[in-house]
Amino acid sequence: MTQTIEPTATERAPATPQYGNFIGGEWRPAESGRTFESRNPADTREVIGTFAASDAADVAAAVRAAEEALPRWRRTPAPKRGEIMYDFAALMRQHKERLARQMTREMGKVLAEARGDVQEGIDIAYLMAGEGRRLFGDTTPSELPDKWAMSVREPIGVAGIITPWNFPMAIPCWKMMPALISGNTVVFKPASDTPHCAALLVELIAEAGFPPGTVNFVTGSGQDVGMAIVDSPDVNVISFTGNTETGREIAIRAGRRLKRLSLELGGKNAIAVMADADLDLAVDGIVWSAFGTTGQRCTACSRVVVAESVADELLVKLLNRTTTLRLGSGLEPTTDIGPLINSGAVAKVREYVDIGRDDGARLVAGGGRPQLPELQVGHFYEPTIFDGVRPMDRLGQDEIFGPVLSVIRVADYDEAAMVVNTTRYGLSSSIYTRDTNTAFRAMRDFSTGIVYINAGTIGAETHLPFGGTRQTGNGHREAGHAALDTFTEWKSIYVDYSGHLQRGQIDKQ
Ligand code: UN1
Repeated sequence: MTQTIEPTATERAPATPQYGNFIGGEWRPAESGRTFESRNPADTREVIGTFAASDAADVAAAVRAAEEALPRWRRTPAPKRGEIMYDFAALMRQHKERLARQMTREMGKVLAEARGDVQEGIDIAYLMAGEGRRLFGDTTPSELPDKWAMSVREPIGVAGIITPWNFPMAIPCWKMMPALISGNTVVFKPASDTPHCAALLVELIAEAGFPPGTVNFVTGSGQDVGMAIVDSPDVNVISFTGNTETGREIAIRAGRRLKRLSLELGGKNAIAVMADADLDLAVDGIVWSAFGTTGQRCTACSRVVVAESVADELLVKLLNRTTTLRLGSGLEPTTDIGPLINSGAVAKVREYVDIGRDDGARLVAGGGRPQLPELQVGHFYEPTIFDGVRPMDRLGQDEIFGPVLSVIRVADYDEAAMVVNTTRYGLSSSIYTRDTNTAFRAMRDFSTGIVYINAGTIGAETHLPFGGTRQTGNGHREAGHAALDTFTEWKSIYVDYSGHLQRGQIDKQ
């Protein structure tokens, strides 16, 4: 007779994953032994996993491993580096659903968007794998006879990659893939809110066959880990996406060492709606851009700049749509809007709602936390709209990074263009108009890194440059072949095969 033994409660409970750092091809705990937890923002009772709370000692070990791996990796032919990257992209495809579900659990975005995030990682991995067979430089005539002139891209060295939680798989791939294809090795520090997403990526990186030490992964706080990477004299290039204040601090520290630095910072993106626009189409774009990812995109629309003559009609349509949006766990197929990332984000949104009220803007939707009992366990906030915001109000100027939309009324196109451009950020902008001439004027006049015509402000594709003007960054671009500029040095090479001295500038005919 067989006896069935019931598992105990501890045996039944799924084990909480525990991850250390990944240094020189091995997983290991922080040298201090300290750990931290990541929790589900839709239900903060759920622990996603525990992770290494690292510090400068762990960063030093990771940098050493990256330095040791560098000579071999930079001499690996770029097409071969690309082949490993193709394998990584294929693994991401194979694991797409699992990665997406884990992303939703850890940072809250709805599943369809999490799939898009993973897809964006896959797209850049394939694009950059292809760069392994391009990495074009110039071959060009010399000004002198019997002389050859060309330029080639070379890796910079060890790349410090510091990434945010809002695109926890796409953005690490945006940064690591161009760094790696160019022959750099990497020290990767993910946001403290999404270490699990990052660890899952690193597992696939290892499985794809990137040699040990090529990608090193260190989790922990921005102060203890991020700044140690920035300050390390042996990290030669830093790529950071995050908030403007941290970016400024990184720029100061990296500047002291004259380090290459690429910054992707804030946005205060506007959608302009002209009097001749298709208003239903505009509402689709506004709702998706303002409330998708709970407004937590650098590219999110936080301002609607609308011609006064259609403002009331647009607002009615906008409110009708906004009130149908359902909040909840992003894993539920019925959910339109997931939670904010953490309690700090909720506090910030609350603060800005108060500021909006105090500044005399008219709250027309949302403005509080939802009442439903099942939403009390997560960081939920209602989609919120203010009307009558003035361009220079704080609601019209500051990046809130939440589901708060400001409606600014203007007289005509010229005023709209001025308002769209009057912020310290310049990432994305959009115009809805049926007039081709107005559309082309906007393409010329809107001073942002990305401009959309008859589409919202989000949804950039990975083969075009991504980044912005003014304080959105420091002039670099991610994605597209422009991303290679961050991670490579140019070397110009001259070969004189004349057999005698030819003096540049002097001996030319
Ligand atoms: C970000 O919010 O930092 O264009 C990135 C978009 C996405 C990328 C957003 N493809 O909205």
